Amino acid sequence: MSFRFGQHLIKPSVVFLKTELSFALVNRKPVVPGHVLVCPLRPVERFRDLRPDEVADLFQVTQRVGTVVEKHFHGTSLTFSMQDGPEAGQTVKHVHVHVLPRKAGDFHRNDSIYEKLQKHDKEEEDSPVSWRSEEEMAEEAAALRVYFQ
Ligand code: AMW
Repeated sequence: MSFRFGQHLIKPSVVFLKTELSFALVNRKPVVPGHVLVCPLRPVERFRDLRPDEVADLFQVTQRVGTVVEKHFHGTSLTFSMQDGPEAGQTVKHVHVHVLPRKAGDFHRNDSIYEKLQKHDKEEEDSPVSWRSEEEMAEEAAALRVYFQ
């Protein structure tokens, strides 16, 4: 069985947590080490389209995932971000929360991470050669899965 993420079909090997209503996957083009995504299982485009139980599950999963990636990637803080609609920078038409472990000095200007998030998967910057291999992604997902067993 694969997972739907907007127009993408996601292999179970890159998914490291699944609940009744949500799933979490590793990123093919992380902006920082440990940059992962949390999505509702139902492929809706906008945050407003989610039911209350889906919002609750999405944020509970986001909280658990944040704790794990901060620890695993030796972060000391977290950035959570949601680009909700094309003008906000959303490229995949399926609600998702970006979870990014942060550490001192990771960006010269702290808020540059938002600019990077906006651009990293846009056409000019995004091409298959810049994506990680499926093997590397599966390896990371396997390491993260352990925390949820
Ligand atoms: W958005 O700009 O829609 O807020 O973010 C989409 C995110 O999904 C980006 O971080 C991008 O790298 C990631 N992404 C897109 N397609 C895939 C995929 N097939 N597997 C893993 N990550 C993906």
